[in-house]
Amino acid sequence: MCAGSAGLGFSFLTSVMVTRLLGLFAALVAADYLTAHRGLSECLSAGEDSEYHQWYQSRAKEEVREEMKWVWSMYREKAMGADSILPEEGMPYDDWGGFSLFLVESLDTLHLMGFHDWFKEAAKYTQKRAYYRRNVNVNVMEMTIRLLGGLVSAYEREPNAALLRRCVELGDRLALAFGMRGVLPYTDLNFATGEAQALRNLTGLSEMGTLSLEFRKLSQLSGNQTYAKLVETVEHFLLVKLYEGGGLLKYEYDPYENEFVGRKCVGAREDSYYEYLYKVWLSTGKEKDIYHKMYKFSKDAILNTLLEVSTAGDMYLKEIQDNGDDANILEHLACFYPGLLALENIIEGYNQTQEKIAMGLTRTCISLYEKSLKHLAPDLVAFPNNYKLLMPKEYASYHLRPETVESIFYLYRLTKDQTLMDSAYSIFSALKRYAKAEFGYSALRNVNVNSEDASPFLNSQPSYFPAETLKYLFLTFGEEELLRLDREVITTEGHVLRMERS
Ligand code: DMJ
Repeated sequence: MCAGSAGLGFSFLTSVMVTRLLGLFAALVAADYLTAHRGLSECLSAGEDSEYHQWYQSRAKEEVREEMKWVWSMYREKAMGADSILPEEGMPYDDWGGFSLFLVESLDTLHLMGFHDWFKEAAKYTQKRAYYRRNVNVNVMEMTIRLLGGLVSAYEREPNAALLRRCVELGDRLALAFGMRGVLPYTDLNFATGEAQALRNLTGLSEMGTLSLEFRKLSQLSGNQTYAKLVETVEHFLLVKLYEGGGLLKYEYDPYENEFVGRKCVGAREDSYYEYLYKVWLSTGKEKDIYHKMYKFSKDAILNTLLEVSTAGDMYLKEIQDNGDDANILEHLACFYPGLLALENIIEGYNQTQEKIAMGLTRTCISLYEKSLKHLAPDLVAFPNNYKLLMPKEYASYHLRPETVESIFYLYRLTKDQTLMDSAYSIFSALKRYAKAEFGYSALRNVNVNSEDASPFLNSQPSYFPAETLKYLFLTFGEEELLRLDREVITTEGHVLRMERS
């Protein structure tokens, strides 16, 4: 039961708060933290006292910061400079070509959270060796959003000439990938030889359309317009295709047939293209009107074609198969989309219908967490015959993904709905409880087996965990001044970049 009311005096409120906080503390250490948290949520949504919310948020923010501190300390001690740390063994692991991926992806999160000495040390580390002439094949989009995005955002936080040289060196290698059909980027590139190819002779829409923010930023920082021109040509090509395709494209491009093939969705291999349409417009000072128009065009197509409400009442974004049939599934990856709708509302003003859709979609994504045994989301769920949410066994793994907390972050900024804050805290608590291995956080084999499972971990801590998942949690609980959405734009990989005319 929630005691107190908005009209009560400060001292009474304070004593209620203290009593409640002590109760909360006891509840949190008790086994069923989630149930305890529900009680807290009821009190919070009664809107009794903003002091309580503030305290609650700043404590949660500090807890997330502590987890980043632990994650970074483990990596720094056991695997400094490697692409990853194996979270079960504490061993370094170069699974991305040996480009210090985890280090680069952590840079702006370290800075944002106030770990400035670690930021400086890590930024210096990126200058140690010439990473980019290694004889390895890399995925061009992943290297762009993770490595180039991480480096340019770090440079904006603390500019120095050596770091900029590193950004340019990387940009020059990545630029070698352009040339498929004269203008498009190949998906894969060998950094040493410069040989580029499209694996399976197909390229994902997001692999072509998610290079823009990073390449444009590199041009802005270096003064060399080459990088921006490369992506602009690709953007123009895609805008025409998008127009011809009615605002929603199939997810893979066949350069030989010059056509898009496969399913339509906002999940894997499509997702971030639609996101970058909006964010390019935003980050370039809202002047490129065509990007804005085409983002809206694509949004209408996505909502008209993919938006679904199951008969049990769950709102989600389904997929359309190549043959035109519905696939009533929801990928966790697609959970970023309501956040994008919320961002649009933040930037452009109140749109009640859009807010309702964003909230409905986010609630379903949150329910993926709530309904699993470990309170962490499987990678994909199904709604057979568009009825009840089902969690197929073969997709029950959890990969420390950020998309749901990303949407919670934007939606909370938009609505200040405290239940979103509760959901973020529940997800964070479940992460600590189930996904924390000895030397780092780990992806999980199956979210629907209990904690006595002998080998719950997949022994992998993806670099987007510090770049996105922890960052979005921190920002959700943090003050708005930490990141101004009217001045900064967050890339698809969670890296924070300044808008051009901010
Ligand atoms: C991240 O690497 C990026 O968010 C990307 O755009 C797609 N999703 C993964 C994490 O799930």
